[in-house]
Amino acid sequence: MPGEEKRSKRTLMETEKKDVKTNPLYICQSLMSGKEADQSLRKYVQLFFDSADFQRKKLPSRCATVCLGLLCVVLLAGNIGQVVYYEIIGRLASADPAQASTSAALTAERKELEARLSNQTKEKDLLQQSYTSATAERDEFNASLGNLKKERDQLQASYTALKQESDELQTSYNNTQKKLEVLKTEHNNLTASKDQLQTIYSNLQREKDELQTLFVTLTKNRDQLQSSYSSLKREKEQLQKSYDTLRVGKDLLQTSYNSLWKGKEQLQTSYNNLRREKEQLQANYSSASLVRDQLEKKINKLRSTPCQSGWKKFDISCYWVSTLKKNWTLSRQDCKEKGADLIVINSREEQIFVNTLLKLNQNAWIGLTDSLEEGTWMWVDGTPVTMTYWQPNQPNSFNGNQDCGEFVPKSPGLGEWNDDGCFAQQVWICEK
Ligand SMILES: [Ca+2]
Ligand SMILES: [Ca+2]
Ligand SMILES: [Ca+2]
Repeated sequence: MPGEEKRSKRTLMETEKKDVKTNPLYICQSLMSGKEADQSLRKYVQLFFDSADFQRKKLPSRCATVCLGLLCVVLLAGNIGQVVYYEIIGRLASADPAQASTSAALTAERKELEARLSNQTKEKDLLQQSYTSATAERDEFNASLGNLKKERDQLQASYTALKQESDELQTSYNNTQKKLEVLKTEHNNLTASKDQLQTIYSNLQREKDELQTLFVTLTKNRDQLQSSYSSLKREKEQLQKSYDTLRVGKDLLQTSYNSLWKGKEQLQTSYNNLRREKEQLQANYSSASLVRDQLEKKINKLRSTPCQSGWKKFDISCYWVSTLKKNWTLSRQDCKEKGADLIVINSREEQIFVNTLLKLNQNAWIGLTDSLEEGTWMWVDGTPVTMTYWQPNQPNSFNGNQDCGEFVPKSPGLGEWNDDGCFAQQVWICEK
């Protein structure tokens, strides 16, 4: 029997070892084995699993309580059966004396049974007390169990959170591992680059020495250039002043140019107008040339045509000098009756010719008058007077009554003009 107990204990321990690997206590302890594990949390976990052990231990006491209850019921039923049995036997003994000895034996046996019943009743009371105390203990254990269940739930939630954090840390660890590998690769690359850079650095060091030499040379050149720069700066300032002066001049020229441009445009407009006028004049000139040619033909014909008897020829006209004397109006009337009019002097040559027609002091009426507007002298054919041969201080419109022109012959000379009263009686000259 001791061998069987050892085997059963070993079996139980193995079962516990198996359970402990899937047990939350085992998982939490493994999670909390790090340096940063919280000691209080470790205690809570231990307490939780102690309560679980208690649950396992409490199960047999519950079975004992139930067995005691059943035993009390069985004993109570046995007592009731004995009372009923001895009552029936008593009645049977009084009815039959032959059976009195038997009844005495049964009575003794009943007393013995009653003594046993008394003992059983005492045991039952003891068991009843044990049951009451066990019930109280059970209630306390139930209360403790409720608290432990709550703590277990909290620990379960903590465990879930810790598990999640562990997963996240695992993911971070994997990522960090990958980054570490990348960094290692980069480190190798950088090492190779560093070797190359070392070589380049050596080359650069040599170049630097060469450049140092060059720098000394360039420094000398720079000093020379500095002096050149100073002189160029002075020249630049002078040029700047010249530039400013030129700029002012340029602005003035621009203004002049603008005004000249406007003038040019105006001149262009005037030129265009003049061009159109010139073309118009050209056309007029062409038509006038035709007229002139026709008139020249007529003039030549007139020049070759002789005057009638008593008339004198000059150029294209015929002239007649009266022997009588009349006033200006009648003189003109006489000329018109002859198909002519008072003479109109058109040129210096005609002035000279008229001077030859008259004797000295023989003043003669000519076709000149300002009777229409005082001071405005007109020829009788309506043409204005352009070239004049007035005597000195003439015309004077003496007494405000001299509106007709007379020819005063001179020798030598061209002859002169005077204004006289139109009523005066004197010779006249007709022209046709
Ligand atoms: Ca004339
Ligand atoms: Ca007059
Ligand atoms: Ca006069």
